[in-house]
Amino acid sequence: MKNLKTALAAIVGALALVASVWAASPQTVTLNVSGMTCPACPITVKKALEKVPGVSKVDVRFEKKQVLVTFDDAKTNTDALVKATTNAGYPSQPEKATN
Ligand SMILES: [Cu+2]
Repeated sequence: MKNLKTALAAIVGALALVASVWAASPQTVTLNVSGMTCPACPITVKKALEKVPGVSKVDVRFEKKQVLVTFDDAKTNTDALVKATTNAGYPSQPEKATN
C-alpha cells in the first residue's frame, strides 16, 4: 500500500511538472517601434523589455524598426510589452495579435 501511494505521488508530481512546462509555452511577438530613429534607441528599448518578468529574448531589428520579443505567456503578455516600450519613451504596436 505504501509503495502504491509513493508511486501515485510520483506520477502526480510528474504530471504537475509537465503541466507547468506546458502552460509556460514561449511566445514571440514582433513590435513595430517607429520611434527608433538612431542607433542608440534600440539599447533603451531592449533594456525596457528585458526588465519585464517573463521576457527571455529581445532581438532588435533597428533597420526595420522592429523588435522581436520572446516571452513566457504565463508571466506576461503583448500589452505589458507595449506598455514597457511606451513607458521608456518608445510607443510600439504589435505586428500581429497573439492573444
Ligand atoms: Cu535614438
